[in-house]
Amino acid sequence: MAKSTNVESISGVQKKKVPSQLINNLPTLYCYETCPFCFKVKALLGSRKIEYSKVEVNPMKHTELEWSDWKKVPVFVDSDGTQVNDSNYILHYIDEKGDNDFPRHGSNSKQDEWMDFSNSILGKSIVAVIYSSYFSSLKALDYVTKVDNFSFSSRIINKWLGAFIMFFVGRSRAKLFSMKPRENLQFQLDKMAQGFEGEYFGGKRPNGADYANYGILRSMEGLHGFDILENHDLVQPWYIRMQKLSGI
Ligand SMILES: N[C@@H](CCC(=O)N[C@@H](CS)C(=O)NCC(=O)O)C(=O)O
Repeated sequence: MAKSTNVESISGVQKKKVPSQLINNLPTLYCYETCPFCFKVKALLGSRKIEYSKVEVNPMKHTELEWSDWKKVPVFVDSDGTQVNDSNYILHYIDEKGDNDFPRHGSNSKQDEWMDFSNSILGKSIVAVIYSSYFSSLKALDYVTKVDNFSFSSRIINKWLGAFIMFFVGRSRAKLFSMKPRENLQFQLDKMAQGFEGEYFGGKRPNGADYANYGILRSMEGLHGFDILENHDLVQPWYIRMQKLSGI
């Protein structure tokens, strides 16, 4: 995937190798448990049966990513120490090195557009729904109280302050769309379903667009607004197919 020169200049494969950041000598994913972009990568690793280690990054302090210039998750470190930043770049990297099953970026405009849709529209649409009230935000942030590598104070701060911050993030995302959050998500799922070419975006087999959008939606499971997906005639069966394939 081509690198752009501005803000995203460190997306993609990095020149400097970082083998010391591998855990148990396995490909290592730096992530937040509930991050939608991280679920994209987990889904692909799962469906390709790639064994990997996971590092849970503290969303307030980012201590676990001190070694990296890129502070967002996911960050993927391959078994030879290659660092790859940014979810869609990571999907392409893993596929190209393995089954080489997706069209490469730039060679299939439909796949590229739907992969972009996962970040620019779907990711923002789910955030607007999940964090639409302080109560639903607290529910979404509850996972941090169960993360072993966080201190007791971090767990409390991450949950209560994190929910407060995410409630405002949710409101700002909601302002990007003219419809109310739930209506908008329904609308975006209807639109997304028009991209299916039969069973998947990729036709008979999933491509990058399937993993990108599945990952985003997978992060909503059990949270406020997931019922919209569960009741969608076309998206729900596709979701179940993706879930079976990826095992997550
Ligand atoms: N374009 C990036 C976006 C990643 C992203 O925004 N991740 C969020 C977590 S869901 C993040 O790390 N935000 C910065 C922060 O939490 O400090 C990707 O697709 O990987």
